[in-house]
Amino acid sequence: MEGLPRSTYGTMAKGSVEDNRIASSSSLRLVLVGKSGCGKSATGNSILCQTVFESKLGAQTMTRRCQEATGTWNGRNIMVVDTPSIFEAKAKDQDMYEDIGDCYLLSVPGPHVFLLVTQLGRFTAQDTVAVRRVKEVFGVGAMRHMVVLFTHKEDLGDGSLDDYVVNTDNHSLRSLIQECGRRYCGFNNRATGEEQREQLEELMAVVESLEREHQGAYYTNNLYFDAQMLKEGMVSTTGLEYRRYLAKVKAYVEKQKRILKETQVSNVLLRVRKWMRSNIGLSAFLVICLLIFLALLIKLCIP
Ligand SMILES: Nc1nc2c(ncn2[C@@H]2O[C@H](COP(=O)(O)OP(=O)(O)O)[C@@H](O)[C@H]2O)c(=O)[nH]1
Ligand SMILES: [Mg+2]
Repeated sequence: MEGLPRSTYGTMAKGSVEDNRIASSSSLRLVLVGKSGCGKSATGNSILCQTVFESKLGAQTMTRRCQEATGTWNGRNIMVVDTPSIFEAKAKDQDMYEDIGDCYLLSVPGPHVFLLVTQLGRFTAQDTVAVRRVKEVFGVGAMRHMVVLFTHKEDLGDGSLDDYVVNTDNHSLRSLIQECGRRYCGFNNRATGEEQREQLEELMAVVESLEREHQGAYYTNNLYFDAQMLKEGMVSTTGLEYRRYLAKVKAYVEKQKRILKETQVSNVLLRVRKWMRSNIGLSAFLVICLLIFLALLIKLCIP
């Protein structure tokens, strides 16, 4: 957020790195993820019931760096980490790795929940890319801690979100909801007063049920361990340790990309095998055709 003091890692909208470390044992940590312009910052403000993150309509996102801010809900500390455009297909340069590094540093030892923010009725290919990027940045295990949050809930009018989710013909959205264990909720980020309180209560019910499912455990991975080590050393962003950390961030993301690709290939092979098993006759016929075709090809090529 412009005008706020920049911490060593991104921008802290409130508090300091040290405060955050002390609070981290008891506070609920949420990380906002999703494509630019879907309403991440506005959602962060709704959760904290105050305008801490800059949220505006524009060709480019207003959020330039990772930011964290804290609030309370029913006596419990909530820490929200807002993210810039690190979940887009074009996000590739060094700044992106710094942003990812910041996001880890601000959410150590790991978030309880990833809120995948998407605009109601506008789940596009960019959202699918964002989901893939989340897996690349945090690892595929992050999906077990994900809740889908639809913004622009007011567009439902008198309709219900459950009906919308059940009846959507958007295949990618359906499979995302399934992958997230049917955890979702809706926000009208323009809501105030009672309406704002009610929608927050609905989100917290989903979050608490997720926490029960994981027996209170938050999501973590090897990179969070490195982030915590760095944070405890309170190293500056220009130091050698920090550069080493950024190299680890890059290596982690590259590794997740490889794993995702390999999983994709093995999934395709599995599906082919399954299809062949259930269509043995047709598969045998296709294999014979392929062999005849290859034999003819070889005969034609060898004079
Ligand atoms: N009407 C409406 N507008 C919203 C809602 N959520 C976000 N917006 C608007 O969408 C625009 C982009 O939101 P922003 O939070 O900056 O998106 P970000 O780039 O994902 O952080 C802003 O103009 C917000 O006011 C919502 O629930 N209802
Ligand atoms: Mg934003």
